[in-house]
Amino acid sequence: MSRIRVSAFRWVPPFAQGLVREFRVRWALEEAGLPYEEWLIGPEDQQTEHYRGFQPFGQVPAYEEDGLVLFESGAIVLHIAERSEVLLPSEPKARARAKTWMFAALNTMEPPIQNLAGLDLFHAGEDWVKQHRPQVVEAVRTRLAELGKWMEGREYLEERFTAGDLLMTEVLRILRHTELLAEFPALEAYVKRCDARPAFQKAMADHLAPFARNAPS
Ligand SMILES: N[C@@H](CCC(=O)N[C@@H](CS)C(=O)NCC(=O)O)C(=O)O
Repeated sequence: MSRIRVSAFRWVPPFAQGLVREFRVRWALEEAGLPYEEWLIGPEDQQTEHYRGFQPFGQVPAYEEDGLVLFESGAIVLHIAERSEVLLPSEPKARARAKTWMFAALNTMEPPIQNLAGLDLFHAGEDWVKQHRPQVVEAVRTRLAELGKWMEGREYLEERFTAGDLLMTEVLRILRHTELLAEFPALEAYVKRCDARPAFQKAMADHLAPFARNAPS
């Protein structure tokens, strides 16, 4: 059995708890049934040459498996999914469709959603944000409406849960500080459906545990 190690923050403020990108990797590993060790880091580690050898941008997550080092949550989830029928169907067309949705989550949905989260979580109340935010909200709403239309009458993006759904619902959860998802009941139900998976619940508990242990006093 390979030895897998995933970097995660020792502690982040409550607004970021549940949203750090290593959570996607934990969830994928749980779905795939692959055991792993967490590698807890802090801001001081992000700048070191050692950590940058694993993650050139100093971010979380970094992933190590028997001498293979990977970074970028999407690439790591894909690497894990390649070995798991739960995450990627072996039938070639279904497999390609699932990968298409993985890219759609990260490349079409996440940029506008992260843009909004960046404004709200890091720059709330600043003058330039007040002017710019309505446009950003509209960009998110447009994508949500399009995805919501696709999800009408569907439980998952394709016939069944795949790594595409894992990444898509992960990205949609970034909007938890807004009411936007509630405007699209099909999407809200879809996120709830995926969050109810035992692998999600286990990964979330493991993601949150270090924050409780290392909360500043
Ligand atoms: N595209 C990267 C983004 C990783 C990322 O943004 N990580 C955040 C935590 S969610 C981080 O480490 N932020 C600290 C920093 O950028 O210094 C991925 O998906 O892995």
